[in-house]
Order: sequence, then structure tokens, then C-alpha cells
Amino acid sequence: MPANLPPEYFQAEKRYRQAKSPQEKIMALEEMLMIMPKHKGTDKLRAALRRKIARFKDILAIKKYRGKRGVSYYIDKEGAGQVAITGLPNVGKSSLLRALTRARPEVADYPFTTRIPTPGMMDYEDISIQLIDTPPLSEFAQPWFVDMLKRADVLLIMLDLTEDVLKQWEETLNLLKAFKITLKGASEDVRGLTIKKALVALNKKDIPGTEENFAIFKEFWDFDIPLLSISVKKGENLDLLGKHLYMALEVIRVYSKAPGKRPDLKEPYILEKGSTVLDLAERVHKEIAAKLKFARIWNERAKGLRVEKNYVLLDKDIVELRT
Ligand SMILES: Nc1nc2c(ncn2[C@@H]2O[C@H](COP(=O)(O)OP(=O)(O)O)[C@@H](O)[C@H]2O)c(=O)[nH]1
Ligand SMILES: [Mg+2]
Repeated sequence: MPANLPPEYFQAEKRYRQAKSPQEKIMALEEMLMIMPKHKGTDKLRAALRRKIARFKDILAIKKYRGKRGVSYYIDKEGAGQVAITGLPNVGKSSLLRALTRARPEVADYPFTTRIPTPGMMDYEDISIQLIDTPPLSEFAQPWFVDMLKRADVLLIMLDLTEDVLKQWEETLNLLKAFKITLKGASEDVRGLTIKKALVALNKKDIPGTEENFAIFKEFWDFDIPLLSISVKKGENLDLLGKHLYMALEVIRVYSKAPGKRPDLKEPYILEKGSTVLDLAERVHKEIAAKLKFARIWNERAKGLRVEKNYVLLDKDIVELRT
């Protein structure tokens, strides 16, 4: 702990310790962060404070309601997109959230450990993706749970390679269908169903003999849905999983740049794939969008190329909006 912290810092820290709600904790932490001098010696401490703030913000994202049908949950979207982790009991959903985020849902080797949803933010390159750990798929699912799956941008379906994977896959699809959900690329008849983008991860590949199960499953697989074998326990293929999740979200990140200045590479704008220069301008500021004349683009191929308002942006473009 650096010795040169001003007394105001310790007052704010005391307020943090005594805070009763996540909002109060966040306020006190933000004060501590503001007061703390910015230099190399405080880098770690400031990073730790920022992590704490982020964790309380995750907690705040869960909204709990008590209604006629009992307790309901709703999770505000954050970051580049919301991914609901779903699957039968014990496939490793909660373990995955623990491995990829700061969230700490309970993990146990008996089914139905998870009864409430837990969100967490996963870092992917320079952005973050929101993951939600959910209760297992079952015919007794609560209405809020079905709504949560329908609302998510992507479903990450997990299967357990130590069990009969084909049977689990069929059961998973049938349960989703009972909730009126189908997966993009999984069935022909989609009338009356909500279509969700999905990714399938077969977990526990660290267990000997499971490669064969994966090989057989891949043989059978003729859906247009990405398939991945992972081990949460050993951290195998989790990088690949992050990349696939990002691709499944179908978003791009672009960096804005003011004329004559360096681009702000810290905070990309996240836009839907297919967005144009004008879409970006609207996100940046209404007035800029109204006065927009053209833009200049920097990427691997172009260095300051002039483009028009309807130019379709690509992931990682640096854009200078000209009014
Ligand atoms: N061998 C192995 N076990 C795992 C892996 N991931 C999770 N588990 C175990 O599987 C059990 C169920 O995990 P949990 O995350 O609670 O599953 P959930 O019910 O889907 O949330 C626990 O005993 C975990 O330790 C993995 O990659 N390999
Ligand atoms: Mg769980």
C-alpha cells in the first residue's frame, strides 16, 4: 500500500466498508479511484478498484421481481452482447462462468445447484461480452427463465462429453422447442418459434476417452451451428470459444478519431454488423450525424481513404467523421 494516499482516501474507504448496497459501494469505490494519485506505484491498486467496481455493477445488472408467479429475474444487457449459457444439469455451465469472468456462481457435482441467473463479463480482446449462467434446462423451467433465453443475443449450449452426447443434444433441442425456441440453422419448420443464434460447446474433453464421443458427434453434425470441444477444468479451447462467441454476436467494433488527432483505441463503439458510417455518426452524436459530409477510414488496407455516409464499416475500422 503506497504511503502517500491522502486522508480523504481513507475516509472514502471507510464509507466503502460501511456501505450497505451495491450502489453505495460503487460510489465509495469511484471516489477512492478519483482520489488516488495516478502513477506507476498505484497501477495495481487502481486496477483492483476498477475490478471491484465492475463486480458490483454486475450485481446491479440483476433485477429481481416478486410477482404473482413468485420471484422473477431480468438481466440488463452490458458490453458487446449478452450470451446465455444453457444446457442440461451438470454439463459445466457454472464452472464456465467462473472460468471466464469474475462472477462466482456455485459449482457442485449434483444437479440443480444453480437456481438463479448470474451474469459476468468476459474479456475478449479490447471489449467484453456478458455471459449469464442459468438454471438447467428442464420441463419445470420458470417463465422468467424462458424469457431470459429468448432475450439473449446468443445461446451457448453446453453438452457433457462424458455422457451420451447425441441423446443430450436431442433432449436439449426438445426442451427448447417446448419453450417455443429453436436455433438458427437447426430446423426447417420455425413457425411460431423464436429463432436464436447459437454455439454448441462439448465440455469435459480432459476426461480420457471423450475424443471418440466428439468425433462421432461431429460425424452426425450437419447443422449450420459452430461446434467446439472444450475443457473448462483444463482451460482448453476457451480462447477459441471467446472468438466464436464474438463472431456469433455479429457485431463490429470501430474506433473514432477526431480530425488531426490520434484515434481513441481504448473505447471502441460496438455496432451491428453491416452498420454504415452514418450509423456510427448517429451513435457518436445526433448533431454530428446531421452535419456529416463524409469520413476517412484507416484499416489494414486503407490509410485515410475517403468514404461516403453509406460506406459499410468493418471490424476494427478507425473512422474520422467529417462535418
Ligand atoms: N472433468 C471435468 N469436470 C468438469 C468440467 N467442467 C465442470 N466439471 C465438473 O462438472 C460438475 C458440474 O459442474 P457445474 O459447473 O456445477 O455444472 P452446471 O450444473 O452445468 O452448472 C462439477 O463437479 C464440475 O467440477 C471439465 O471441463 N472437466
Ligand atoms: Mg450450475
